[in-house]
Amino acid sequence: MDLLESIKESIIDMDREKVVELTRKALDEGIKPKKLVDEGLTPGMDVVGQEYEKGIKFIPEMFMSAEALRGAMELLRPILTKSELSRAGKVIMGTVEGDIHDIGLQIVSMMLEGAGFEVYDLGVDVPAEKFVEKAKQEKADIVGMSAFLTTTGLRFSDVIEALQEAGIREKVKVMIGGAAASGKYAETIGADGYGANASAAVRLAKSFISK
Ligand code: B12
Repeated sequence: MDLLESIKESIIDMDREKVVELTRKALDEGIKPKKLVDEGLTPGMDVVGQEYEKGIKFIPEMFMSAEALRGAMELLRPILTKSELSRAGKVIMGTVEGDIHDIGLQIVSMMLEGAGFEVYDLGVDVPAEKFVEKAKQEKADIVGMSAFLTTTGLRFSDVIEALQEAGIREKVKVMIGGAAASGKYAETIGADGYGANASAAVRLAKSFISK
């Protein structure tokens, strides 16, 4: 099996140590970081995402694969040039104010990163102003928000309003996800899209950029 294929398989096998070891080896052999992301890491995580969608894999497995991908990204991030990283687009991610769930958020952020997006993960309990401030500062293409509680789902609208007030709503696409979100809800509040899982989030983000 070639090195990139082995990296893909090790992501699927949730083997962080092996992913990191093979990534280091690939870099030593002169394989370009972008190629590693596009032809090893992302295809591996794509398979995991598809298996999760089909009910073959479950959350803990998906998290461990994402952790393995994170291990490789830690090695790659410093050497991926800005242009390589930002080619796909810039995304601001965060869980809305009052909500501390972040497992899904982290998986989505990592998957977007693996797909070549430059991701600014603001973490949890993020107030609307912070989303706006970062989106302005980075001239972001996409703002992605997670919410998991019925109560905090209401905060999506606060962020959209704040983007409007700051005059940048037309400049960014807004996507939402998490247990408090749905496609119908996205429509109701005027978000541009909803993703049920990390693979869907990546597809959505890519569709925004290609428009
Ligand atoms: C783990 C968990 C916790 C952990 C969180 C740990 C952490 N670091 O995240 C802890 C124990 C801390 C916790 C706390 C609480 N929780 Co909780 N929690 C969960 C649980 C079981 C799983 C969530 C999770 O991580 N899933 C795994 C990830 C991989 O899946 P995911 O989150 O759905 O993310 C995927 C997609 O949604 C999507 N996605 C996510 N974000 C985004 C963003 C974008 C832009 C896109 C496109 C896609 C996308 O992609 C992700 C990857 O595939 C859910 C149940 C559930 N079914 O969601 C309850 C749940 C969300 N929690 C719930 C509750 C009530 C609470 C508490 C209030 C409990 C309490 N009484 O203290 C507190 C809230 C604290 C707070 N202020 O936020 C309720 C919410 C009910 C409601 N309708 O409001 C739920 C639904 C459980 C239930 N059925 O009652 N919780």
